[in-house]
Amino acid sequence: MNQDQYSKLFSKLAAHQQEHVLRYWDELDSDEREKLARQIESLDLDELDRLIAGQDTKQDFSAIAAAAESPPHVRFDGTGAAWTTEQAKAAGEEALRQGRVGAVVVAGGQGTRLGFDLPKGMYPIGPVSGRTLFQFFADTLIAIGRKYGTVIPWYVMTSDATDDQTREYFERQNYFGLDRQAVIIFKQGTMPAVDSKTGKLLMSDRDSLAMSPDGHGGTVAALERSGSLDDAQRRGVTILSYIQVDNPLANLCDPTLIGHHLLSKSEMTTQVVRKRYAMEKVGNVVSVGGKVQIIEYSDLPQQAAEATDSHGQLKLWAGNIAVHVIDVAFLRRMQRSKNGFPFHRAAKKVTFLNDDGATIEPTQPNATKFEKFIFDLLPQADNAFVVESLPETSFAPVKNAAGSDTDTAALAQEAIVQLHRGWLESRGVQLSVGVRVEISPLFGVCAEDLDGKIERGAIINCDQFWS
Ligand code: UD2
Repeated sequence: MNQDQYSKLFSKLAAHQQEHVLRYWDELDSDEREKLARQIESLDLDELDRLIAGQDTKQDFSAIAAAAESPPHVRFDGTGAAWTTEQAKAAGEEALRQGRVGAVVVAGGQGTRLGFDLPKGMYPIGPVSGRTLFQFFADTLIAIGRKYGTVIPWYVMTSDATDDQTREYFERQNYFGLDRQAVIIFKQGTMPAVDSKTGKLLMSDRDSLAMSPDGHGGTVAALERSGSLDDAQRRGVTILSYIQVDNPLANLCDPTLIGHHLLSKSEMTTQVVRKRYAMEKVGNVVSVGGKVQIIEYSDLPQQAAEATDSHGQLKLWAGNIAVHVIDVAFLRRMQRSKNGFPFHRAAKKVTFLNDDGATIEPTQPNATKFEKFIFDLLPQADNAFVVESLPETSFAPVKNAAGSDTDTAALAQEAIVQLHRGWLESRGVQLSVGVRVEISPLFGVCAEDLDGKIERGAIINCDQFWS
């Protein structure tokens, strides 16, 4: 790194009053200088200035909530659409057989709330098998691929915090038996954190800015940047089934959900569950001015959340479970359009280096982080469509540490056991009270798959795992 390159970095930063970032330059060795230079070169300081000044298009969530109506949707019992569940399933199965479906899992978030210091996909969630979340999803893709005679490409998004360990884990597991050529692990982008009072870029070390993942909205740019959209196109994949890594009940590559997406001629279809209570920590899927959009729980005024309709039901009833079906062509268009995504702000505690070079661990939020949310694509999607499902068949996220009231691993494991007990009982199997069962997707991804594999009238009186 010569003087000329230093001058370029300095002038880029000084034009935005951020030259303090180079304060320790003289103390850095060449590798450290290279690292800091790469971060500085990745910054869009014009965009950051607009964000700091609040000049970006901020959404008035009170006004949006006041105008919000229930979105166009098909109910969990299949009513509400111009087609039947059977027709949807058939359309989805045809797309799967034609190899038009790919899978995306976002796995960049740190498991901070869970108190698990490995990437969350490595969490052993199998109630009897102890299999990890990544294994759940890999088995599902193998099972569905076999069922429909296709290979489903899997695009796995990581972040700086989860990438190395995720790659090592996939290697160690020999990609769970998946075709390695059909798995692309790619990293999402980052955004710098700034001091919430001064707007100054925070340094996490002498050679590093305080950078954070750019939110799961970063998936779109990262899919393009990693060549995943090109890979999908080469494979003839036109639809992506998108899920979060933290939900073992996610309906990944589910033919019925894919079929609703196709028959509604939607560019982006999202699955919802009826909220359990007004302030539940899920996004609120609504329709405003004929456009489907999601008001995150953290942005929704309590009064709007608690509003009820003439039947006493929550007016904003549709909870976002972050399970989407998205057209590849739509993602490409959004990636190229400049008004793609609004940024969301979060006030966070960010460890930083102060002016004296001391590392400060703040006890109160001191910084603003900026991230994008994938669901902000919805208002720009043609014919965005909403499919209701029951939480017991689609939603049991692993978010909070043991002992929390909601979204713990134990609750998710119980949900898996209850779902699989229901499948077995529907096939005439008798289960003793309290017996924990688990069915690998490789054995079956729905109750119908058990036909002919487990005899009717069988009695199960001890924990069992079918793989
Ligand atoms: C998310 C949704 C919420 C609801 C809930 C259901 C948002 C903002 N909120 O709440 O509406 O659907 O999930 O469980 O989406 N992730 C990344 N990169 C990032 C950030 C997140 O990969 O930069 C992944 C992360 O690994 C996790 C998922 O996205 O699997 C959800 O992220 P979160 O924990 O920030 O969102 P949460 O649970 O507050």
